[in-house]
Amino acid sequence: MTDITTEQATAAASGAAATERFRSRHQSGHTSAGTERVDTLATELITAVHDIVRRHQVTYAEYDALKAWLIQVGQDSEWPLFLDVWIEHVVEEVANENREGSKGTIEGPYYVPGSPRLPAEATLPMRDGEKGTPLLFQGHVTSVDGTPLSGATVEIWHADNDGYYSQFAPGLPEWNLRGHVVADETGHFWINTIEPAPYQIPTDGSCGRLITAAGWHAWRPAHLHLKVSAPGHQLITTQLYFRGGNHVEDDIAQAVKPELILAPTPVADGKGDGNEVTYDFVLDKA
Ligand code: MBD
Ligand code: FE
Repeated sequence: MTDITTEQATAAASGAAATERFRSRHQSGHTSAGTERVDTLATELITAVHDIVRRHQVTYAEYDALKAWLIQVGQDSEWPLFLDVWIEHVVEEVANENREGSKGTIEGPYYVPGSPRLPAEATLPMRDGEKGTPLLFQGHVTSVDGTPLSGATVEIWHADNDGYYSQFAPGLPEWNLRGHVVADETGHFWINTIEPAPYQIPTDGSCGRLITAAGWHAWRPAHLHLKVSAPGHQLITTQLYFRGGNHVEDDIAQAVKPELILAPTPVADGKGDGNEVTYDFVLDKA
């Protein structure tokens, strides 16, 4: 546990923050699909459930348990968590299947727009003595044709060494381990941060109850979240993982891809402690 956090992180509190964040970015009542599309998708979803009920002879007791659980997911404000952990990876796969540049992966529930803008050589906002192995994450951003993208933006957010995200757990400074870094004229960036810890999704809410009831585990491997963009190019939302880390092979959110695994090495003597790693981003044209 952290020494700074006095209040306990709870599923309901992080769920409420994630739900509020989502609502503030996506107007409710806005329809993005026509009647025909909704008819198709809703009918197929409902029919898929009917098939499961028949195939597995689902009982009234099981039906009632499902109903109670669905009600509770809403009461815990855990729909963003549920959807991003178990569904989003396939939406991302479909959305980005034709990209030629860097691989993307899911955004997850803990992105917050408007993080501090930082220069190309940056240190993320962090507490004095922030725990964790220092990490220099550097690279450059190019277009698919190899052109360096001057002034590209690398937005980064990640959990701390206890697996907590600022604005979703109590006691953390508002923008801790969040920032958007503006690359230099040659598209290069150098970001000083710390290596995040693996992330355990809250076990005290409805998603946690499902995980326990099904005998699954609640872990995501340690990861950096990123959104990389440049004028005239498609923004990519991605994550980067750490080779050999726990749960790289069995991410509960199924969001790891081989291209997204970093292998940091100790920084060269004289440059300080910690690890460094280079990762270059290639953006598709808009
Ligand atoms: C996370 O940190 C995350 O990235 C996802 C996808 C789901 C839950 C927590
Ligand atoms: Fe995450």
